[in-house]
Amino acid sequence: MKKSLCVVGLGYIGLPTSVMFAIHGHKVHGVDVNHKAVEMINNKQLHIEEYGLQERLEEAVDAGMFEASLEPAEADVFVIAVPSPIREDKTANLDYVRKATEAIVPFVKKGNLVILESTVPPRTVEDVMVPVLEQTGLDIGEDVYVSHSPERVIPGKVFQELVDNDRIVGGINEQSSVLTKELYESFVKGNIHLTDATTAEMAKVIENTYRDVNIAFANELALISDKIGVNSWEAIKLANFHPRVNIHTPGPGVGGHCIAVDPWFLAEIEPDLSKIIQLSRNTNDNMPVYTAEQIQKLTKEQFINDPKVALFGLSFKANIDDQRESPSLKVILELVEKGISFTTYDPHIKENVASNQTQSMDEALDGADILVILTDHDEFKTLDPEYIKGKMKNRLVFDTKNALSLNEWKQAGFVAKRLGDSKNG
Ligand code: SAJ
Repeated sequence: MKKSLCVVGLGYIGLPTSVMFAIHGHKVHGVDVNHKAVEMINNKQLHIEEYGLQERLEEAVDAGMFEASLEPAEADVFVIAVPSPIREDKTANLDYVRKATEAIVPFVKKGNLVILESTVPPRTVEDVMVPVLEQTGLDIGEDVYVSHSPERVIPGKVFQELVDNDRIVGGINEQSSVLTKELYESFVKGNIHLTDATTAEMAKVIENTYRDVNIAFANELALISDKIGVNSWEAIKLANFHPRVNIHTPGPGVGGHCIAVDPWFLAEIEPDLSKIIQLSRNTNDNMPVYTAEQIQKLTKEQFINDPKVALFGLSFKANIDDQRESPSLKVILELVEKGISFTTYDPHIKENVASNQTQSMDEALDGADILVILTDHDEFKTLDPEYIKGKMKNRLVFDTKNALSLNEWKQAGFVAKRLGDSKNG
């Protein structure tokens, strides 16, 4: 049955989710606190980059099925997709979830369903959201249904994964789960698994923590490989041919608003029982420091005094424009601390937001001693070393993401190095 929806939070998850509901026949009222984003969305313009979003936004707005606003409105279903970051001290900041829930309280009526999509520490729905919703004066569970259905989509492939991924739905009671499942069935082709709210919260946090711990293991293997003359990328690839091994890849660190954040939710709840989780977080957080140290070491080995570094890639991963928690920004801070000069360039980030950023690749390379690849954007994989060597002062390249074919660069006269690979040089 077609519903009216009020979606709170029109960011990387809320906006694609809103347009999906809208183009599948539901009337969606989207809400965001960002004036500019609301205005842009209503003008069918994007404030975020996501493959396939532009045409779907146009379709939804043109059909009169989606509008954005600064204020919530009455609806059958409320979906909350707001940030759930951590504070300086690594504790969960649930202010946005709390405020979004408070904002819908005046509009919630008997029979409504409230769904939280944001990733949160286990028990947030029961302990934080339900008490706020009780301010409606309605019986939560009887009159108003509540569930957690965590988003699980990966930036860059959101529309594919919104449809194909399995979905977890955890209601505060069975009726909440059933109603939530029925709603997502309008576009989800994957299986929809029903559970309770707290288990759904735990499952989502586990998924991202698993990935963080696995990446930390890969990064540890990279550090070991750097010491002992091994190419960790090759060794990991070979190990992964084993049917029960699936090691992730090393890199300059773990960014984004999820994997670098969510493991802390478990660490906060049970600090003494989450030793591997905390160690992994710290291992991954140290990778930008290691990357900056390697840049310094490589330039010293080439007897380059006062090096100038061209840093390519500012977003936290390939082919997106999202810089949240990006390791690149931490590498920049390390270089600043070391007094090493640098330029930054990212074809996906159209506004100059990082230190010494330029929109021109040539300008970024002008007079550079070392090119450092920090994000494996497709544009970087096809860089032409013959062209680049004419722009730089010295021919030194350091690839932290295994994006380049080092042989090609060596043939062009570069000293070419890779993070976690002391076999090649
Ligand atoms: N990274 C590595 N090595 C790897 C994989 C990733 O260093 O082998 C780094 C990336 O470069 C990036 C960071 O980790 O800096 C995170 O990237 P990601 O692609 O692993 O994940 P996200 O943050 O874009 O999306 C994750 C996904 N979770 C899982 O795959 C378990 C996604 O499905 C979630 O919806 C999303 O978090 C979220 O919003 O929670």
